[in-house]
Amino acid sequence: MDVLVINGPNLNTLGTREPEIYGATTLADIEAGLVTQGQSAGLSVATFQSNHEGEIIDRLHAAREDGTRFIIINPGAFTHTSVAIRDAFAAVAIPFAEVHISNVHAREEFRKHSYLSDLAVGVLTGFGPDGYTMAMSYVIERFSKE
Ligand code: CA2
Repeated sequence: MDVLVINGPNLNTLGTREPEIYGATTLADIEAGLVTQGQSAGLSVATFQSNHEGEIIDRLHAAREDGTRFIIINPGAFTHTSVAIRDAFAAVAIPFAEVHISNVHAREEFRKHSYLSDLAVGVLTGFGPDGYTMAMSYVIERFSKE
């Protein structure tokens, strides 16, 4: 698999609650769009969502084995809490983009810190679901140069 898209806790309920913050698009819509976008550029795209920190870590470990070349992740609230997911990214050494639907810097103080951002290639925050599309556009451009 070329690109793995990971979404963390509660993002499975996107489009059903707090539409003023997170919009009306569902995670299934976002995932389907990314698969199509990647495939149109000849890239294979896998998607994964979990509400459980350990499952995300297990999927990162599996990514090292299955040849994943890039990860797009919205870690949800684990962004602000998880040293364990940070350690997993450092261990697998797969380049990744961190995406947030909302602008985490325009919200509560505790959302301003990310355990992942300094390890990421880049961070997209506040562009709504378009942040995922922008990250995939970056990946397509990056791979076209390899
Ligand atoms: O803005 C983002 O994408 C976040 O990663 C979303 C997380 C939040 O903890 C981060 O600070 C920023 C929360 C996801 C909650 O997902 C919901 C889905 C539907 C309705 C309400 C929340």
